[in-house]
Amino acid sequence: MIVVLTGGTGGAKLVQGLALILPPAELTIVVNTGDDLVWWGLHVSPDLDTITYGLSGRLSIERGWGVDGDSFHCREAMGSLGSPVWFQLGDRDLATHLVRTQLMTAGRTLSQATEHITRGLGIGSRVLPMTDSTVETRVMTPQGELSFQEYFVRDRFRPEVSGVRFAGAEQARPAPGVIEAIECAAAVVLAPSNPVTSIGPILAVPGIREALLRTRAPAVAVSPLVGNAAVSGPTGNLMRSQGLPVSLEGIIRCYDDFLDLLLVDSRDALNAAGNELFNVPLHASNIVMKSESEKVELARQTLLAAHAITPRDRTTLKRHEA
Ligand code: FO1
Repeated sequence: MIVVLTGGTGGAKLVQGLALILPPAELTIVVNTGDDLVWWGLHVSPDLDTITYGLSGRLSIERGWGVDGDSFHCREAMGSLGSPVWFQLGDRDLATHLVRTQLMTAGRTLSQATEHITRGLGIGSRVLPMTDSTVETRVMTPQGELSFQEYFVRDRFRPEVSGVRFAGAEQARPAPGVIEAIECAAAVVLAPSNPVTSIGPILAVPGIREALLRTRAPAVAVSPLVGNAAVSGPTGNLMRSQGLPVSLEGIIRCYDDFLDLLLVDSRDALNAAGNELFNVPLHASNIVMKSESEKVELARQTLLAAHAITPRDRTTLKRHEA
């Protein structure tokens, strides 16, 4: 079983690549839910939906989120009724949020609603939310604290970020199956997602980081950065807000208590060669996925790299500062 931790549109591309080369039942995806929001009274889980649409061939390629070819008639009608429309929900996308909200209003958990939706779309891999509890990524800015979507979509990640917190994480518990999947995995892959707001919330759920420290599976990550810049989105600003250098060193500092290997862009591997700063080995690869064949090739490289390493004895690794 390959277990992937992911969030955001970049991570979803690697998941699609892995899904093209692995038998569906061999893939478990643990997904960030810190981006979730209630929109028009509906529970929207953007990262779960990006993975679900990606695995069922429905994802809009040009947007990287939502349903391919979707219409936005409901959004237009909502706007004419004075409802906010800055978060664009398409008409087919709405069905997912209606079904999820119906199930959760009837007492089902987010995990159960996700299983119902992924089954219904014919997905054979397991798609697990990181938790069934409410964990909200909150972004501190000079204008005050924003939800992730207010920061990322409404304000187009323009505001300066002074901090990020995951409201509710302390009380949250891993969703059913998450810990066992990590403990029994043949390999754990951290997708090329924002380490602060896509992977960070997952590691903030009590028990998940501990499982990564305990598992005998090799743990590899794909860098979301090429050079010292993010492939897309606000990763740089968010890393700086955590006092992290926007560089491979910054990525490694997020995961170096459990990580066995970091896949980096070939250009970065040359620059980093022999840099004793890195207590995690690097593996050079092409990590920018512009086509399906590049997604597959990176997925293949990731699995080869994972199976080629023997996991380090993590008990001797420097403990992650809390
Ligand atoms: N991202 C945007 O930049 N603009 C949007 O209007 C938008 C709507 C949206 C609707 C459903 C959904 O599943 C995702 C959506 N996203 C949108 C992406 C969303 O902001 C995700 O949180 C990001 O992909 C990062 O995780």
